Amino acid sequence: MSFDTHETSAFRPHSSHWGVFTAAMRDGELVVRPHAGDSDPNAILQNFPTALRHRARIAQPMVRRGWLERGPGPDRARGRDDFVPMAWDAVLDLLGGELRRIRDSHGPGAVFGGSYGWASAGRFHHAQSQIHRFLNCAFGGYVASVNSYSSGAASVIVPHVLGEYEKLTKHNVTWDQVAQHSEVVLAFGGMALKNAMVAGGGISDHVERGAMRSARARGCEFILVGPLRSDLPEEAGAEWIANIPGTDTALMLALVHTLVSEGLHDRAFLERFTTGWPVFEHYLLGTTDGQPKNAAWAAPITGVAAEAIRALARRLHGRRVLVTVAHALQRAEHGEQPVWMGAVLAAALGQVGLPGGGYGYALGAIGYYGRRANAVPGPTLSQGRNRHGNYIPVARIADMLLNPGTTYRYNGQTRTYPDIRLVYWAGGNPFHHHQDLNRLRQAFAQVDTLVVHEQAWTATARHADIVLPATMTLEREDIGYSSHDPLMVAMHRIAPPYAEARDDYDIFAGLSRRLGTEEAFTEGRTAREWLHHLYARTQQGLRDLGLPAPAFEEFWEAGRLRLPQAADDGGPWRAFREDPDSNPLPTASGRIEVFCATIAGFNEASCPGHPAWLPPIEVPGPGASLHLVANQPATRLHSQLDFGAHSLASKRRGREVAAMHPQDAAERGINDGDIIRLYNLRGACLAAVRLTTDIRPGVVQLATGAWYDPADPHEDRPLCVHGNPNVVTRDAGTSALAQGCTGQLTVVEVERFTGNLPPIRAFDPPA
Ligand SMILES: Nc1nc2c(c(=O)[nH]1)N[C@H]1C(S)=C(S)[C@@H](COP(=O)(O)OP(=O)(O)OC[C@H]3O[C@@H](n4cnc5c(=O)[nH]c(N)nc54)[C@H](O)[C@@H]3O)O[C@H]1N2
Ligand SMILES: Nc1nc2c(c(=O)[nH]1)N[C@H]1C(S)=C(S)[C@@H](COP(=O)(O)OP(=O)(O)OC[C@H]3O[C@@H](n4cnc5c(=O)[nH]c(N)nc54)[C@H](O)[C@@H]3O)O[C@H]1N2
Ligand SMILES: [Mo]
Repeated sequence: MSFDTHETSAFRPHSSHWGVFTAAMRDGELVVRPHAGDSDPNAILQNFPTALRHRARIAQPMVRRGWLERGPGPDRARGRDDFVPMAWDAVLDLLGGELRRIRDSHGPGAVFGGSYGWASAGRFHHAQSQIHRFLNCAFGGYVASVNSYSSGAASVIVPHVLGEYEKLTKHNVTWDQVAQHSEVVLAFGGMALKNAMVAGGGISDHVERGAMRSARARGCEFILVGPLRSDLPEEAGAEWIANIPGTDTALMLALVHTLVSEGLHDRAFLERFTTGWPVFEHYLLGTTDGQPKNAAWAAPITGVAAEAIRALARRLHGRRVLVTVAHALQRAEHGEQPVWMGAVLAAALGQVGLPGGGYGYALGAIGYYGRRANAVPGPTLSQGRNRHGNYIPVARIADMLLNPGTTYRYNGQTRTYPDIRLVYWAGGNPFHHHQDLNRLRQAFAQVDTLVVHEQAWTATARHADIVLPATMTLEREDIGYSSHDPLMVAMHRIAPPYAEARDDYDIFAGLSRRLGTEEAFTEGRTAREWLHHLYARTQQGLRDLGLPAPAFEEFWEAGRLRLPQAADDGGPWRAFREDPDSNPLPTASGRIEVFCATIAGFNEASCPGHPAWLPPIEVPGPGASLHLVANQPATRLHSQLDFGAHSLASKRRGREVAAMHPQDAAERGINDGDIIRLYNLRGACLAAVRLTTDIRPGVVQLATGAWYDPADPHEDRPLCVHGNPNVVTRDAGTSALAQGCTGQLTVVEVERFTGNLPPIRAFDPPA
């Protein structure tokens, strides 16, 4: 690599999922400054400077030796083999030929292009949009994925019982309403500031801390239900109810039971705005199964005293209450239940649709929730139409690869897994996001060919057959836009591409040329011309509103454009409350479905017709006596730039840090700062340990995102020496309804690690 060590440039605007910023090169070093208007800037931005030219970046196209020598086909050597460098023209010829072979002999239904992941913030060089557009417009379709790892359960159940899922998080109760109106915020899973620091497309102001501070100053009470005290910030001054993980549905049932048995529920609201309450009430009161779901019943399940549950229910009565449920609660077995039951609790309190009241599902999980929407459309790259049409629920990837031709249930349907020969990934990291990584390795060993575009040597890249080096966002021009932030950003190029890295767009353009479909993919535009083209949509939106609509060049020169925003009107639930006949919810009944005939008709034991307490299969016991909470990391977005300085600074002895209660540690002879081994039947990983009383005893917490780093990649179940919790998580769907990801919660045993400490090699390029 030859970079000019004296390289110096002016500060230029750019944006990321971590916020808007400006950046410059100073004597060959990257300097990043958060947007001046951001009231609470995000320190994750500081992963950029050291990451830009880190050795973990991929320098040139690489092909796995075994694939080159033996040709495409199932191969256990993936992730264990070495790589052969190849020139761009040669590698694109090779891949173009392989894509043709697969399509000619198996059709587009043999290609999995679901390619889940967050990629980077710009709207043009958005890797998901690029790969889907390529596969649709230039290849002929692919097997897609639906839903997300974020909200797999919620996004399927909410349309049946509450209305449009996207509106629930993005057009509902806002932070302004919390600041002004809420009297009690009952937050299941909290609203950790670290999470709202992140927003797809980039935001210019992080408002959550300020909103919680204002609400509290006005007298609003915050109550945190969950295993970690840090899930609400100091500013909220929250009372902490540390329930056993995975038991929130039982707690909510007992709250509603107390309301009903003391006559404190809002009957008029339930009567007018919901359907199916009587069926649910039979279950709640125990007339169907002989077991009232009261506080005494819930106490041993939840680990919360019966009197505390009753007192909490009484405290909620007659106040402006906002119930929030973190995404995390539904990223677990039966994750549909707390989402549904949270809505029923808010309805029983009669609060749905009131300013600062009702149901703020996932408020605080991502920075663009709880905000006003922009009033003009943003730049969006068309992905074309997928003529193939088959899909899987996103988290069922390993099931699909391991069990082609077998059937599974999803949202009332019986579907069949396709036979996939080629997997193509750009902009995501399955070795970050998927569960039971040893099983995922087996699954990836089944395919003929695995192609990955990456900026760095993630474990996914290491398991690929063809690895194509992608530019990092700082190395290209783009437009930063988030649907709920008023600042559109002209993302200027800050640095030249690293080594031989190319934009995903250029890679796909080169491939489409080889497939004879270049025009369909590029429409004859350069990247800069695409930015003009995408900008025109927003420009037209401004004109339609009679507002000044600067020319592209003017926008680019200014570096940003402030967009108009829609009113904070409470969204569909406010409108529904004000006039349920004119503004019915888009559910089968037009109301909130406390009992849902559609779901009941699917006949799934794992998701009955009303919210219910369904005990989990895995509970702490001999051999795995602790709950593991594998939540989002504070110092990075998922696995992105784990090799950046800010992320590295949070590690101890190079390992990810797990949190444990001193009591649990003492029972196992573990001291603060020790290296521990977390294990269960699926696998094991090392982590450093931090002891704290801010975690519920019986729970160990290890954030996601440390790069998978097998001690000996040749083993089937190697020890991950770095602290990736997905080595031990369970790869099973939330239920037969949604088949969502269940990675948040699992059970493990923990012991002090006394062996020789293996080195961290995750950030060293493969030999
Ligand atoms: N156990 C457990 N597992 C979880 C979760 C959990 O709570 N517990 N959470 C889940 C959730 S909510 C999510 S959303 C997923 C996130 O999973 P992912 O979205 O897959 O994780 P990221 O690390 O953001 O992966 C993005 C990848 O894209 C690469 N990239 C960035 N920009 C570009 C680009 O321009 N081009 C290309 N080609 N590549 C680029 C990055 O280097 C990175 O490797 O993880 C899920 N996994
Ligand atoms: N810094 C940072 N921010 C992020 C991300 C990131 O990677 N880094 N990822 C973003 C993405 S893609 C998403 S989808 C969101 C995810 O948003 P969430 O899924 O809500 O975030 P998590 O941090 O995984 O979980 C929040 C908290 O829920 C608590 N919790 C876990 N299980 C239970 C339970 O059974 N009951 C209760 N009451 N509480 C429980 C845990 O203590 C955990 O800290 O975060 C986004 N924000
Ligand atoms: Mo997510």
